[in-house]
Amino acid sequence: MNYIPIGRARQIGSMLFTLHWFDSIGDASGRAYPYRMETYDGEAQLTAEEPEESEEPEAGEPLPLPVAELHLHIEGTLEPELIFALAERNGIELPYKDLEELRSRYEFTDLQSFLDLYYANMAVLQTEQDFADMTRAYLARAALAGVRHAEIMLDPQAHLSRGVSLETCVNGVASVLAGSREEFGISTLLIAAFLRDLTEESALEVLEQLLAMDAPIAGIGLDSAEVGNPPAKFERLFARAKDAGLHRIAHAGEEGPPSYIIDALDILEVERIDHGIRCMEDPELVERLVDELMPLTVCPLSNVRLRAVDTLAEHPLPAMLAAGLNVCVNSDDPAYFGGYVDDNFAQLQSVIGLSEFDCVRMAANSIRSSFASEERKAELLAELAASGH
Ligand code: ES4
Ligand code: ZN
Repeated sequence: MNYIPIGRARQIGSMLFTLHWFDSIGDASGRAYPYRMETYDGEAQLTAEEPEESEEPEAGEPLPLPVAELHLHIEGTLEPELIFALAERNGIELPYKDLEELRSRYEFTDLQSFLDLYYANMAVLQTEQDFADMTRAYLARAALAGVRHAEIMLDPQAHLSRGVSLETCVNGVASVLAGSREEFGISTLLIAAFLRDLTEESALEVLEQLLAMDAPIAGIGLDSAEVGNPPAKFERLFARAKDAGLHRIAHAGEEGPPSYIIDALDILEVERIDHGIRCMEDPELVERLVDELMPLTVCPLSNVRLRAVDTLAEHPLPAMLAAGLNVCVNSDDPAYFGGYVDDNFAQLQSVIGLSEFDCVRMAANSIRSSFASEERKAELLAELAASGH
């Protein structure tokens, strides 16, 4: 089995998320960074303490499983420290006096209570550089989590409605994704996700603009408030995306009923279901999903934090695996839900005793269920086989 020093990994993580966010790139310690902040205006400084874990002696720890992350909202990777740093850089006054007060808001009762904070915090994203910095921070952390391929959702409408242009948000994210393989060893694809609580006309208009600007998107997704906004509302949007040769995914069966999963398959012709956990209420649907090898991008920590399940111990993932469903583990909005994909795996193992065998199986599922090229999938499956897990 391969090992990396635990102290080193933690040290890198802490550098990323605390003191050194906006350090200049010329100093000696800069060389140890997994990435560089390309443009630093020299003003924003963070006050967070370096976590105690970095003081730990270096001990061995297995390398994380190489996985594909297929369910990730880039705006959900905005860590509290970065929210404050970007607010300062952009002269935005936050409605929280400090990190502690912001963190105190991370107690959610349902999807909507999370979405309210998620959209509010996006106010700090103003420039292309902001979107680039957020994306680079995610990739740096994801690399430590074992992510080798990521399909990243962006919510363009959430930025357009704040007066931030499509070019600003798309180019900011895409500029970093373009070099992600070289910089972080992570191949990436961008997915434009549409907000289902807005109209289909709005979504169609934005999709046409994305196509007109030749935005580097691999597919479209459907997210935001699920209940009351069924898949049928977006039939024309998904038909247009199919016509344009784009991949299609949709959140379904997170809070919504199993019928939303069926409609996403039949009406939207999606290739993957995001979440899908409520399929377990409909045995006939489970049978269909198994037969079709339909990928379900499950997000265990998200489901607990948004109270879709009461506790991790009661999460349907083991039953989904036992049913033969094509499930994989994802982080959804890791800055909000208590962890990245490695944290999700770690808690599944420690809290519900998920076996190494099942973890490896889900890592393989994630790679096979991705929209990566067959060549890239083969490369990642070989890496998984050689990983010692
Ligand atoms: C989301 Cl967890 C979740 N569900 C639906 N829409 C979302 N957007 C960001 N995170
Ligand atoms: Zn999601």
